[in-house]
Amino acid sequence: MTQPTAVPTASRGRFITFEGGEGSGKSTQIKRLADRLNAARLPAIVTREPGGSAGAEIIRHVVLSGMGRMLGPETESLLFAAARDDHVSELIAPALARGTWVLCDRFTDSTRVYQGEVGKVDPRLIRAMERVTIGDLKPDLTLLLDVPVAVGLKRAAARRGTEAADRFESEALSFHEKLRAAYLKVARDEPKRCVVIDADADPDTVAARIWTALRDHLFAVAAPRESAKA
Ligand code: Z5A
Repeated sequence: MTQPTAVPTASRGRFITFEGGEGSGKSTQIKRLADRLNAARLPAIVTREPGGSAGAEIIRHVVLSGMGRMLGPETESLLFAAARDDHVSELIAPALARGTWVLCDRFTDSTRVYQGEVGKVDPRLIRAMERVTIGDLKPDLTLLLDVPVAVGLKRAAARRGTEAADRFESEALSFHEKLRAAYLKVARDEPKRCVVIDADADPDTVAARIWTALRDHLFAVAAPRESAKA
């Protein structure tokens, strides 16, 4: 595999978040990217939200079981924020500080979209929670994996088989359409940080698109074109 001709020079690791609706392929692609970075001798770890640290995984269980929903959207948002606070301080910030790249499956944009835009939680509360939980720790790059809702839900249902849908999977089609529109709005509002990846393609093609986005946005000097062929 061809390695990038130049990599970021700063010793801090890079922070890349993956966002997108149900079944958009985040987990599949985040693992592939980590493998590729590690093969290029860029140490990278994969983590996820809600979760990623011991305390946050406990909260994950509460929110995905649907128990948080009974408390109302504001309190549910606070649960996501509490999980993020633990995750950032226990795992993300220390890893970045020692030069490890952190690839995170969902982050603050999920709160903005699920709880904010779609759940109608006051944007001032959403921003305040962001300030408290992440401070200046913004992602260097956010990859928004975009697929038509029907495609994502079909993939998720196939993966789930006979298991019951979780708290968010069981929402109506209109909810997922709103999510998609809200994500695309986030990307339009922050074009320097966010790249929309057309994820309605086979996994190899999507991986190549992601690598191109990294090359264009994170590596100081563009890698040769062949390096996109993972
Ligand atoms: N949430 C929130 O409300 N607020 C917040 O602040 C945060 C989260 C942080 C976490 O769910 C839920 O929490 C999430 C938002 C909410 N809601 N939902 N639903 P999760 O962690 O359990 O799951 P997820 O993040 O939603 O992931 P996912 O949609 O279940 O899947 P994915 O990671 O995007 O996709 P995947 O697992 O890689 O792929 C799904 C299936 O499709 C699988 O069988 C693959 O083999 C297949 N696949 C993948 N790529 C392809 C391609 N390219 N072609 C064909 N098939 C593919």
